[in-house]
Amino acid sequence: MTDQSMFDTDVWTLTRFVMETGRQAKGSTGELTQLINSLTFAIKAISSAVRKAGLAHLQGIAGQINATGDDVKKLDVLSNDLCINMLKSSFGSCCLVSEENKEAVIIPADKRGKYVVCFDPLDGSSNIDCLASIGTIFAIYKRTSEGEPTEKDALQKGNNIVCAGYALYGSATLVALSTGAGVNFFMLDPAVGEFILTERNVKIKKKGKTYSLNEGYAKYFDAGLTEYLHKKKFPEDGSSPYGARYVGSMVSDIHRTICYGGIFMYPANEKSPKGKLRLLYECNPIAFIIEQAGGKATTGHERILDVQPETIHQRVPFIVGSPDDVDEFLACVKKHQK
Ligand code: AMP
Ligand code: P6P
Repeated sequence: MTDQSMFDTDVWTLTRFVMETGRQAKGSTGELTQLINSLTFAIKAISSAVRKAGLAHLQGIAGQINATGDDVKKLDVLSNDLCINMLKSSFGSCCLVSEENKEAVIIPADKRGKYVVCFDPLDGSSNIDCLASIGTIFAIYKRTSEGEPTEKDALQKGNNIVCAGYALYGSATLVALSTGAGVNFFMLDPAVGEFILTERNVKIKKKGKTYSLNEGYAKYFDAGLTEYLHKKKFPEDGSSPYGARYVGSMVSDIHRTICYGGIFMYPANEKSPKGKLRLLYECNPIAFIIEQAGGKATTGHERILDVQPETIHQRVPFIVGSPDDVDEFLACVKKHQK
């Protein structure tokens, strides 16, 4: 046991925390609690595999291509299978949308529950071989239709999210989770194999000092974004220029933005008019967490959680972070609006 949990004989584990909040939810049957705890196991197993990847030769291209044309790495395949199997066996889900599956996974009738889960089992997988941090992202919705579930059950606005979160496989493994009453951080204690509550009701700074995006695409940025970035680098109000930080693994960039403040952007550009990040299992869950932490999340033209999804792998421009930083960006967009 690590120092902290060795002396705490009344440890708040993620499992206990979710059981507690489940009890407090009037009339709840425990189905959501069971679903979250099943997903938590998948995350623990992914964390173990990520940490062993180099030794177990799980790295390297698996020779497959995923739904969106990316090279699939073995860890991607393993992570996806873990999430699907744990969600399927939780008896809490009816329809799963994964970045790794072209079609939605419809749960067999005898194992079906009332929740739809959209997830990216291993985001940032292009960073696996260089050991940069990667993550798992998920959003859970209540099914709204009757009868046989279809992928249409996943086409819900982010406003309908019941629970969302991310796992970060970094220098430690962390889960950030919200069920709509704020964001809590849990750190994996490998000595006991449990996520331990480390920070309650996390809030993002009103304004930060860093901006985060891939400036390699600057040639394709529109006038509003170009002006915003210029203001960050050459401030005219006597303030210091912003720092630039970009890991290229969204969960890492988002977690730093929540911890230190600032703005993360994967905007639309001439080459990718809808940006790169997917609405259902990257942008919506992160937007939910960011707003629960007091931040903002926009496409540049509308709130991310207000976007009505049309297809399960659709992309949207994604600008999130400290509210004052996002507002400053939106002011530059507005100024150049035709
Ligand atoms: P259930 O009957 O377990 O599917 O829960 C019904 C509703 O109660 C869920 O859709 C949530 O809105 C709420 N709820 C259930 N369990 C939890 C939990 N562990 N934490 C927060 N809210 C919960
Ligand atoms: P680019 C990783 O592949 C990912 O999906 C996100 O985690 C990350 O923010 C983005 O793509 C990086 O994309 O175009 O900057 O390499």
